[in-house]
Amino acid sequence: MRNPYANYCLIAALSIFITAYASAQIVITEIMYNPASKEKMPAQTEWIEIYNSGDEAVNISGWTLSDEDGKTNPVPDGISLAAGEAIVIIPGVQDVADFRAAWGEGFQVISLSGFTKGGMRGLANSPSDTNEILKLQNTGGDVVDEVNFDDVKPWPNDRKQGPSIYLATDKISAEDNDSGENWKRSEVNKDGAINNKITDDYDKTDTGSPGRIVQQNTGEENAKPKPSDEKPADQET
Ligand SMILES: [Ca+2]
Ligand SMILES: [Ca+2]
Ligand SMILES: [Ca+2]
Ligand SMILES: [Ca+2]
Repeated sequence: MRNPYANYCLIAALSIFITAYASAQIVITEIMYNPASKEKMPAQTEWIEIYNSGDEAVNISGWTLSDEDGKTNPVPDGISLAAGEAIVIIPGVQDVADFRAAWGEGFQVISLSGFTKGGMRGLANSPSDTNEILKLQNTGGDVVDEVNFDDVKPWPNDRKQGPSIYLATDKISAEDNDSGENWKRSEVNKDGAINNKITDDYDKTDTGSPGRIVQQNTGEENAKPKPSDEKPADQET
């Protein structure tokens, strides 16, 4: 007779595999680390966009963002990314409503405490090889995606603060976003980027495409169909 414990182990291993596989589809796609708007506490107008490049919804409740300084509090319960959905994470010191007043509607925004002192402290305006090593970790502590971004070649520079950096939409994967040459600086009216509306905290002109991934070859917004259907013809063979 088959050992029931073996069945349990098999199911457990399979569910870990499925979770890991699903998690691998979540990719950091845009980073606003050097906004022109207020950055002195208590205001911190930075944000990060993450994107589900897979076919299935992924529940990210309990996940954390961290860097070499520390970790945010976990993503609250009930937060899930549909296939092709991009969502924005902002520091706990910022209100979701304030963010929306500046950047608009139509996508999920999560405000995470610990995205400032006491946790990962925020995103330095002078990233380097040894700082700003962003990690997205799942509930098991596995690193789903890591980006050690920088502001020198091959990464886009950040002279003139305000524009975010974003991952080219034909390079959306947890591997491709490790390379600076796959990132671009946001320019208004290009690849879905807009300028924010001026508000109390978002008080200068910043440029980005929060919650939007625009397919470069079709111009289609928010990544439906998913990028794997959108590969240029020369990659299909
Ligand atoms: Ca900053
Ligand atoms: Ca770095
Ligand atoms: Ca990565
Ligand atoms: Ca975007």
